[in-house]
Amino acid sequence: MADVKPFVLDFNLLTGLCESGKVKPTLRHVSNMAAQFADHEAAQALAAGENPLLYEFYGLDLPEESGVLQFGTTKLYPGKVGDEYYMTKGHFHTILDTSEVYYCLSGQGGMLMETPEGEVDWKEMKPGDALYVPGRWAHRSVNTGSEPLVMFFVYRGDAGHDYGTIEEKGYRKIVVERDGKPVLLDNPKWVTFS
Ligand code: M6P
Ligand code: ZN
Repeated sequence: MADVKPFVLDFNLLTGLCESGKVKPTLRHVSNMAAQFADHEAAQALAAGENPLLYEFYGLDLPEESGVLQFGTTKLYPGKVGDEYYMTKGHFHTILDTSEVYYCLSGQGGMLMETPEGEVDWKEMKPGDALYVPGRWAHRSVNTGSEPLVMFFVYRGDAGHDYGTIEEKGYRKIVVERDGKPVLLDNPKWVTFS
């Protein structure tokens, strides 16, 4: 069993940031996932230019064991690449049948999810909403608002991140702005992009 002592961490309710600096965030910029956006040219141009920060999140240095809970916050900034909202890379869990819980602290957006069999779901999130992502569902956060979307998350410590499937095939759906509102469209690049 993991030899982890009780500990406390601070995550700001509005910004999601660990202000004590006890843990350091991982940053993802457009260049880290340019191929994931449907408008590849817009993504490449952004990546080659100001290369904006899309999101930052905290992962703890805990043992990857089934009895451990991994937790932290993700701060996803507002913006779009072309007409597609800023989003996280998204992943399946390596142990596919492990779930995750998200609690929205601030901002506005949603979670785009799909199973390997092709079932798709989209759940909107606002402050105070808790979302259960069951095992087998890939999950990607999307910021459809004008403020940072901040979510607290918890998942099983040995779940792992499988990014390869999403990197190879993409998501079946994209979330884009139409007349100021988010809509789901088929991803024109699904499966085909490399
Ligand atoms: C969430 C959690 C983390 C994840 C992070 C960033 O906060 O699911 O495990 O690492 O989002 O998302 P991604 O790993 O898809 O870039
Ligand atoms: Zn996850």
